[in-house]
Amino acid sequence: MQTVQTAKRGAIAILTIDNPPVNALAASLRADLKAAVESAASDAGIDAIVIAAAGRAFIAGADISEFGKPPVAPILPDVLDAIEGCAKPVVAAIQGAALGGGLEVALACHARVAAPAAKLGLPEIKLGIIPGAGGTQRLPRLVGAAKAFPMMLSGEPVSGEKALALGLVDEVSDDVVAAAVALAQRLAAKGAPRRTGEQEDRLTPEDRAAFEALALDATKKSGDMPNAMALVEAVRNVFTRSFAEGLAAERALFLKLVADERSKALRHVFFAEREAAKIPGIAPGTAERPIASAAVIGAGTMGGGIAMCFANAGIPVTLIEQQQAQIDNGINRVAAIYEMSVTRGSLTPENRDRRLALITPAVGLQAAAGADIVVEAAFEEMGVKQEIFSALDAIVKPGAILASNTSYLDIPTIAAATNRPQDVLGMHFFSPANVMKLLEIVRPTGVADDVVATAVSLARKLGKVPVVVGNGFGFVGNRMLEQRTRAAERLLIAGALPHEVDAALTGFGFKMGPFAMSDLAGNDIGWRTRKSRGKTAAVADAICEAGWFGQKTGRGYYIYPEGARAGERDPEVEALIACISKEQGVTRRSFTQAEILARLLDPMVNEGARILEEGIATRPGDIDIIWLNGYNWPAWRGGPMHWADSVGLDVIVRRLEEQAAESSDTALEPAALLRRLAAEGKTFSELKVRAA
Ligand code: 3H9
Repeated sequence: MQTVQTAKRGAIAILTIDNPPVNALAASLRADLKAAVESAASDAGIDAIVIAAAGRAFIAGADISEFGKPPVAPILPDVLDAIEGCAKPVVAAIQGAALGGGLEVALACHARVAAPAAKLGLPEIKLGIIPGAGGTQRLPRLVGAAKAFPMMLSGEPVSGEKALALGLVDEVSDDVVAAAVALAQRLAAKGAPRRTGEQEDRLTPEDRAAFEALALDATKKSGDMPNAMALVEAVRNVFTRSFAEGLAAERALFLKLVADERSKALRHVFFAEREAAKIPGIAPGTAERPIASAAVIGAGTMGGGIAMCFANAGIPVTLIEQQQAQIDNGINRVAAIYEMSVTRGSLTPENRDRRLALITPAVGLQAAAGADIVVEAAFEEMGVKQEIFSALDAIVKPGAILASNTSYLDIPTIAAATNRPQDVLGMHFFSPANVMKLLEIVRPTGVADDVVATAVSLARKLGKVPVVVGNGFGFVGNRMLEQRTRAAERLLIAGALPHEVDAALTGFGFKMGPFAMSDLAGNDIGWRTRKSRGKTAAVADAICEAGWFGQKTGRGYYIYPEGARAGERDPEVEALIACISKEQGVTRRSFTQAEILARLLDPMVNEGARILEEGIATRPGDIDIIWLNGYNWPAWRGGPMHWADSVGLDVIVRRLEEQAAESSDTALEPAALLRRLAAEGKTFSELKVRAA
């Protein structure tokens, strides 16, 4: 099938790109576009060419799934040479997203018309690369390097209107094709087209100075990101090299970055995010229940944060507590958080007022009666939850969705307290709920499909990344986190120290290690949970027994001198750990950072494999998205399952076997799925499940 259709309007050829869903520049489209341009160029009856597109996107860029595979001719730069080198004017008619290679097509044209709301950008940086088809050379020539560089460094698109102001497009019109045809006619009447690559007038000494200042700042902030530095180098070439040399240098940098593990990981994330949006067994377009209002039960830190999510999305929400004093505290906490955003300049006072006005404080569950969805964020105890759900059952209207924000508890047991288990599911927010992107949507057997579909779509409206998971203790994220927490404790007893364990994770790219994190959150939280589950952890328990709850008490795994946020090594804690090792008859030994990392992450991967075996997560990519958005796993590491693939599953199995042999923890035995994949020489990524 042809991906480009040519129509003639007088002496103007209109080439319409049609390669659903988003007109990505796959090999067939590249070939068709080049052929169509060449054919129109050699047609004596044609004076000028318009490149337009069907569908919601103009062109979403290069076909990301082709990266890492052998290139198929014609490569994009060759297509763009044909466009830019065309003796007849070529005008781009941009009706939707022109991103990456899509914008590069438009930049190679001799003029551009965009719809006011079109999105124009070079988001390659987010994929660990830089533009590879002339973007770094042509965009600065059109708008100046000082404006082009930040656009490419952030990867954020601009609207058609903004593009006009920048000089990136020549006109804005609601009817881009008609406007592009008219512009093409005018340009044809003028004679030879003006090529972007030949324009130098924006590249002034002032522009260069402004660019260098931005480049210096970027080097300070992102010096460790190879693509940010490659971008600086590529853009600088517009001042120091010819256009042709600049293009060649950009291409070389692009190819090097595409082959980098970081870019592979970020591409995996791109596709995993989109896969996660597909829910097995639920057809896309399943009718959803309308959500015009919400109620949140419990105005603690979590409940308040959840209420803010609704208010931020413009959905009126009733925040409910048992007593006036509790609800007053809750509302005050919410108001204080909004106030902080106003002080920081990220929220206007008007928006603060609008959001606060959407949150109605109330005492008593009766206030949830009119809500379309109720999210319960009460005390983490089954009895409490059941009591609330049973009461809600008698209060809320038929068809309302009842969601629990529990982190661990069994959703069907909670649902059994109602006469409408088909309306009950889990919506597990992460703390702070108004900030963290992840939302685990827990789908127990028996819940209605439209309830799940509604929860997923609501999550998106709340600005969250929803991942549908099965019901099971700790669901996905916390269940894997528990393995890491246990591994960290084991490492301390075996000979490592808190700062060494933390350094292994920060060195890997996490913002914080497990002990610094625990000190921040409060060590007493885990202690209480362990006690309620009859579990112990020798070091963690001893730290709490000493009253060292973390930052809030000035001491935890580290000591926090007055006012300091970063902890310092605490000789008393280190002596305590050594003492526990001795008590347990362990001869302490030192660990390399690589050993520590493997011991922390391998058990998580193993648990991830079990989670997949049990069907609690649908795809390995879902687990990765959970860790990226809920636990600050560094995006350029692709998530735990992608990381395991990159290490090699046979290596992970061997390391786990070694650990299992020296420990009594049966959780360290490699999961059957992990063993099977390793034996077959396969990766998790080959396990893809197609959603219906
Ligand atoms: C580049 O251009 C490099 C060049 O400089 C150099 C070249 C030499 N490729 O997001 P959606 C699929 S790098 C392949 O849900 P929306 C996507 O997987 C590229 N596939 O839609 C999904 O598939 P499925 C720079 C792609 O309406 C379907 O399309 N460009 C691509 O919410 C729908 O996607 C970018 O980074 C692609 N480029 O959003 C832009 N794009 O249905 C990437 C999408 O099977 N794209 N798919 O799951 C986007 O930002 C959004 O897709 C867009 C539409 C805003 C366009």
